[in-house]
Amino acid sequence: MFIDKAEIHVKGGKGGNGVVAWRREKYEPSGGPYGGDGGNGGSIILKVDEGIRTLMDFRYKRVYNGENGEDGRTKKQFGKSGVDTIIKVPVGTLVKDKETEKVIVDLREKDQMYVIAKGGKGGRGNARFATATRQAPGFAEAGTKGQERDIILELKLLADVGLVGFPNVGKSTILSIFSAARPKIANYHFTTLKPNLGVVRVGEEKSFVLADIPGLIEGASDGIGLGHDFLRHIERTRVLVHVLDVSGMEGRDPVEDFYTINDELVQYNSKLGDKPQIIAANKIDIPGAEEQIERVRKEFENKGIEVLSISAATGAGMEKLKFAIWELLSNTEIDYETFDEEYDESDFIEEETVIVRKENGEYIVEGSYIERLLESTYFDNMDSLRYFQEAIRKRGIVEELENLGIQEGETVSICGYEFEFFH
Ligand SMILES: Nc1nc2c(ncn2[C@@H]2O[C@H](COP(=O)(O)OP(=O)(O)OP(=O)(O)O)[C@@H](O)[C@H]2O)c(=O)[nH]1
Ligand SMILES: [Mg+2]
Repeated sequence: MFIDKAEIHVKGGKGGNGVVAWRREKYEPSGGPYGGDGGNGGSIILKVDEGIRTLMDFRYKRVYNGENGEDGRTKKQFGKSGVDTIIKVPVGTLVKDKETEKVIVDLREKDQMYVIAKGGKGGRGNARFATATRQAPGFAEAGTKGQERDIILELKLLADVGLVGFPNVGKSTILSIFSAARPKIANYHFTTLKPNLGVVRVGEEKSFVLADIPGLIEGASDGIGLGHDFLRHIERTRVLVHVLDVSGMEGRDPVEDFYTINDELVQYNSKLGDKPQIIAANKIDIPGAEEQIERVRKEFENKGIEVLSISAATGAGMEKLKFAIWELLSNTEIDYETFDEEYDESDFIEEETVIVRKENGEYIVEGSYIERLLESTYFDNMDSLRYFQEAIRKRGIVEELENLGIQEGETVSICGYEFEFFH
């Protein structure tokens, strides 16, 4: 079965807690803060692995929990960080946020990695909070929770060339001749039920990937037939080979066929209609095909679309077609993009907040900006501390506190930690 969509739940490991501990040594009876930091939680990382072809594995395993960080220990020892969890996905996996359905990342390169759920941060032990004026901090930081989200994985096959056309025109036969792929071939409609890929060798270090998708019919872009589900697999091709049956055996007109299919492509996504095409007029071994070919040529050649007559059955014209495809590919810029998708930019626009207020005579500063600032400050380091003070001043927090009437030496609570106010 060809699984090309999966939903999974990912959660980064929790950061270990920082601890409160005191030094107890013979010659230092008073002790000092000695609690170590907790380890960071392990992240969940998606990684492209070329050995994986489908999203099949995700039918059985849907929940991924990262490894937690260990709590800190005494003697300022760090807790161990959780090991990252790597989830392997096939090339061409589009990752979306389940709630918004927006694209988080498009994993399309070999070995590409993406941190999909960050592990929590380990909390700082009390040893970190000692300062000249606070020699015995009786507090430590708790580890933060790991990021948690539901995501959708969608596999969009990556191929250079897509074969499109009505059912039974010979698409799978062409793939089987050009490559080692062995798709099912039979004389009825919708023989092909899932996309097939094959590598076509043109010469030394010259090859391309050819995709054969199920036959398209009128209404495919609205979900009629099988084409709809698979149209997205040709979104990522660079050029299309439009296969027409010129034998007239099915009682259709090949010229009309071309326009019908192209309309479906455009309706599905206008950019599909912009892809360069070659027409492969197939089944010329059948008597009567000659006249049809002439009509097809007349119709399309002055529109700049190359028409090649072939017989996938006898092999006539096939080499020429292969080189024509290569030629077209070589002249087509790689225009790889996941169009038709909305990207999730929330990571970049997340607003940082600061709230300064006075409650029951207490001065309070909180908000995501200040939390982050606090998390990255090491209070046992003068430079770090100075940076912290400077940042607070620049952000106008000192001024706001003064407006609220704060006096030298009074206490400010910053995200739960107590500080003395000095200007
Ligand atoms: N006479 C003749 N028959 C051909 C030629 N190419 C393909 N066929 C036959 O046409 C029938 C359909 O071929 P397929 O390759 O399965 O066609 P398809 O386009 O993949 O069909 P779907 O998967 O149903 O969309 C098979 O019986 C093939 O043997 C050709 O050049 N000449
Ligand atoms: Mg087929």
